[in-house]
Amino acid sequence: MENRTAGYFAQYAVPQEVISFVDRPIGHYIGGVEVHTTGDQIDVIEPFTGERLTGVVNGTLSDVDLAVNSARSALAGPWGKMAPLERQRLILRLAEAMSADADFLSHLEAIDVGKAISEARSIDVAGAIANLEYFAGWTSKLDGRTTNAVALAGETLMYTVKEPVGVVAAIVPWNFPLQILSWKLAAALACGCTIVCKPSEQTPLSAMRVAQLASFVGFPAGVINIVNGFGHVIGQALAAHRGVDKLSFTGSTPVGKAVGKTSLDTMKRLTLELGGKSPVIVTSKADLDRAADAILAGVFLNSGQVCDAGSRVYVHKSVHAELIHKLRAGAESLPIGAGLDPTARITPLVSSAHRNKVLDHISSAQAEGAALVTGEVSVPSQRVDGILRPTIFDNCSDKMRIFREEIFGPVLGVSQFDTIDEAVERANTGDFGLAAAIYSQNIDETIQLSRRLKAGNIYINAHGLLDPAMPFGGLGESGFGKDMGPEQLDGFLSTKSIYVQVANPSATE
Ligand code: TXE
Repeated sequence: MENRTAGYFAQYAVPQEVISFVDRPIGHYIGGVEVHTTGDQIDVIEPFTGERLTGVVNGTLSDVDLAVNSARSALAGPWGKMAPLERQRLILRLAEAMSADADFLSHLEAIDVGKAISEARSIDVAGAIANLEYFAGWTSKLDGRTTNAVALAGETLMYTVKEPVGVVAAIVPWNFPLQILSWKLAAALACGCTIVCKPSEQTPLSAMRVAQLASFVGFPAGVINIVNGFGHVIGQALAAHRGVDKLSFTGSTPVGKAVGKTSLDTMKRLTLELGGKSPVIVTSKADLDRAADAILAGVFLNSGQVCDAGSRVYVHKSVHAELIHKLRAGAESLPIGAGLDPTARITPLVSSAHRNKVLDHISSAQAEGAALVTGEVSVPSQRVDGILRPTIFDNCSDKMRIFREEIFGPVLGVSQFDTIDEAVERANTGDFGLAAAIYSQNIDETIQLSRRLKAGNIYINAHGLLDPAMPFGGLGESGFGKDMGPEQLDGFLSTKSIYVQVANPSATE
């Protein structure tokens, strides 16, 4: 471990067991053990110090074969034969182990992603545990149905059974490595599938820890496998692999389209949770204090690296000035610091390359004539390592890049509207459809707006709420299929229809 990183960890008393877990070459997790198939490593960078944190194995196609074969064997082994209630208990044991390990997991997310450790604890780790607990319950409730024939003559018994689709490949991004892994893992396990996960090469740590905990609590070897390496190698190989039955991908729209096309060659089941450019409508009837707080939480969570971030605000002209005032005050009061700083809310972005991409969006907003309210460019002297200050632009137009493209950083754009119809039309422009938020104290107005907006997730007087019981997923360029909620289960199950022709009793007498 390099000097600044060691000093940074000492300053925040990172537990020695976390340092020991990280400060070594990270391998794959296949067949219930960590394996190192090659000494070739990809550098993993600590976002606050910008130094090399560790190295993760640069996996190859034969590693993918190994992991998929391991997952296939596990399907045919004790896991495939396990009674649902036993499976349910095992998933709950993993959730309990993660609860006991919450401090460890929170530290991993804070140093791998650079995110605020308080958010890692209360959102990433707590959310992942809740997903496992929720889906554990479904394990014992995956019933088929019986039905009566409506066209067939004679007597026919007709029923369906639900079976696991088989081996699930999960491709996971770097912004919420643990939580998004849990979205795929919990449903896959509940449905009796086995899983091969490819974490982002930038953030492999928490997935490796979860796989290790699963072995500790008694998951049979091969049920949970992690293959590390680059997306275009490992992710692509999983999408193409004949031994994978379902692909669940979260990441950018272009990569999602590419893996989707590849998956179809082998007729995989497919879920794509992609990017967004979520609109926010603030009407003249909004509670502006409440709206400002929720808008800031919705766009600056995880320093803006959130797929459903509400990054373009349409505010009624009568309340525009007051909202801008509140947004500015709120943004400027957000505590800035390192990921391990327990008081920080705005922390370093995941990498310098990503930070430069976000800075490019900020420059383009200025060049296109947006008015800077507060943020990075106005107070450069206050800049801390790797961190971009919460940035707000006013007077944005729908043609500007800041209003069209996913920025994935702490940048908010604001524009005024005259009529609700105009707000709806402008909010519905663009090809994404992940989320939208509405702020109004008038219940009729909120319900009407919720039906008119083109998005898979609608938040009213809030932003970014997530609950395992609710499906999450988008429309259009934001992808298809759902993570979480009972709706997710169908993506991991095959329905088999069984017909039993009942002979006429007189014919058998
Ligand atoms: O995503 P990628 P990145 C958006 C966000 C961000 C941009 C790029 O705008 O700035 O995407 O982020 C794997 N075949 N979101 O580069 O590349 C990769 O290794 C198969 C939105 O991280 O899509 C990682 O595990 N897999 C998003 C995963 O795909 C490939 C969250 C996502 O990487 C691959 C993250 C390939 N050819 C970024 N190339 C959200 N909706 O939450 C890469 N991967």
